[in-house]
Amino acid sequence: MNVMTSHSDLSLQYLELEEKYGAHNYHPIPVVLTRGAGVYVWDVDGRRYYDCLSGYSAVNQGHCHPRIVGALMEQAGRLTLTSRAFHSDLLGEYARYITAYFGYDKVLPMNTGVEAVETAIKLCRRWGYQVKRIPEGKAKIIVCAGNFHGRTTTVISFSTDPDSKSQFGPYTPGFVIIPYNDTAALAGALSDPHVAGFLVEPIQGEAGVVVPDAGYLHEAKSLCEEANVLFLGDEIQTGLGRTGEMLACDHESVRPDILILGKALSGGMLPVSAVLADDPIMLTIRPGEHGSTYGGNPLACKVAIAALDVLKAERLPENAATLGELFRQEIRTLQNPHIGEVRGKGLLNAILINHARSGAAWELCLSLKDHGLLAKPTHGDKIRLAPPLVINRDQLLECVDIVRESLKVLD
Ligand code: IF1
Repeated sequence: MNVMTSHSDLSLQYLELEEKYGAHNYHPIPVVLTRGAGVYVWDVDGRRYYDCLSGYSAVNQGHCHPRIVGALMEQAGRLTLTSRAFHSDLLGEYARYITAYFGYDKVLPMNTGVEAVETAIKLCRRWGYQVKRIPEGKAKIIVCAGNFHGRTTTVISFSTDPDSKSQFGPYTPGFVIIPYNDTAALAGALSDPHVAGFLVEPIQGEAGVVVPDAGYLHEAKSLCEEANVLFLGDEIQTGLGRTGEMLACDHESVRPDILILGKALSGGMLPVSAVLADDPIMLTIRPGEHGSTYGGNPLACKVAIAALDVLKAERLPENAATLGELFRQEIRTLQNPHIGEVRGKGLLNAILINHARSGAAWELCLSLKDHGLLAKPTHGDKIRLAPPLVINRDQLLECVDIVRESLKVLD
């Protein structure tokens, strides 16, 4: 295990450029990457790392998956963007493919995850007015404390994280915040006849991989049905095999009324997101009432078909289930005093750091980097560990070894 502790001059040059000319809206781990393949990424000095963040679950299929790159390259030289002013020979094929894949009547294609969340909010409100007959302008959507659904001004309007929300007002009204994993609170909020939807992450990613009690999602869906309220499942991070099922909602046989996908929908090639729903909801938006320049572009359609194909062809949800179980078991077996808890589902896991020093999680991530594994703390004392779903048993066990070795920095 090669242990590096300083930056090369080459890396420093890149870091300085970013510092001088780039906005300071992130605080990255100090590593400069130049190549990726499968579970590995390489820095500009040729050092190899396990990528245990996977682009925040956007590269579930592994970096630069050959089949997905092939689809990208084939289409890139043929037709990349028509806009929706005209038809293309790929949108219909993609729409049929993805709606059959997840079992919905229709798909509304967008680009980034937050655009899909915004689209789902607009669809839900439109359904509220036109189908549930909520008085115009009165529709409410229930969300959970600790949520992360993206960073547009409407979406941060219902964030409970000051870093995401403060000093970006005035905020968008029409959202009710309840505690996560609390069906009694949901039942109470659902008694308001102006509620149109409940927007929820099946597992809260940014909050530090918060897994709700077994049965929570199923009970929440039942309560929504009884109250004639739509269940909006944000599977942007938990979907596409990450938690050991194709969708995290599948663990409880919950079918969202509006399904929101992103990230790995393109296998990390380019931003591709999607909103899926049945006709009574989807057809409340008519021509000219919503869209985006790149939404449903032929390049995205081709890449997304390949990315979805790979998930099934390589049985990635199953691999995530098996190796995720092994990972949590191996980490617990370390019985390391600095690890308070390991939690997650499939290959979406986080370890909670127990240490007197507030910067311990960051220190550990720097040590992990020096030992050949990339991960980043989320909200202080939690480290998310989420490798690409193509990881194999030997690679996973090597990652556990690196964690064990790196933890010594906290002794
Ligand atoms: C950042 C983490 C954060 C998401 C869920 C919607 C979106 C995301 C469940 C929006 C995006 C990304 C955004 C990125 C860091 C990462 C993230 F949870 F994945 F770690 F922030 F919470 N719903 N999550 O996780 O999708 O518009 O970004 O495509 O903003 O720092 P997007």
